[in-house]
Amino acid sequence: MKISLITLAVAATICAGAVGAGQALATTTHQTAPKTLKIVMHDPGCHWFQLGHKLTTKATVTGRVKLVNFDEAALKVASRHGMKHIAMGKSLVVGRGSYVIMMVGQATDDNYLKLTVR
Ligand SMILES: [Cu+2]
Repeated sequence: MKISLITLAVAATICAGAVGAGQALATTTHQTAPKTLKIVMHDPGCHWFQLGHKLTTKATVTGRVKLVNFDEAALKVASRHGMKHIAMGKSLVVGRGSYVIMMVGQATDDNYLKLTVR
């Protein structure tokens, strides 16, 4: 009787450990939803990052960020990995890196938006 109780206790400990490991694994593999950064149409400059009620040409974000295009044309997102496009009304999720965002066919004096994702 004594032996079977110990066996039960050991089995219970192993099970608890396995459940704990499973939970730890779940939290590390779970990706948090990316933050949203709107790019809006506003003159002068044509397009801006909208941070709350503030318009800015530079933004630094920690973690992945979802860029949403509220400009009047497609946007170009340039990084050292190449160029990606965001169509009007569409979005693009970007990870760590430095990006320069401009509009397709924009005037030379329109804004070049600088984004850093840490
Ligand atoms: Cu624009």
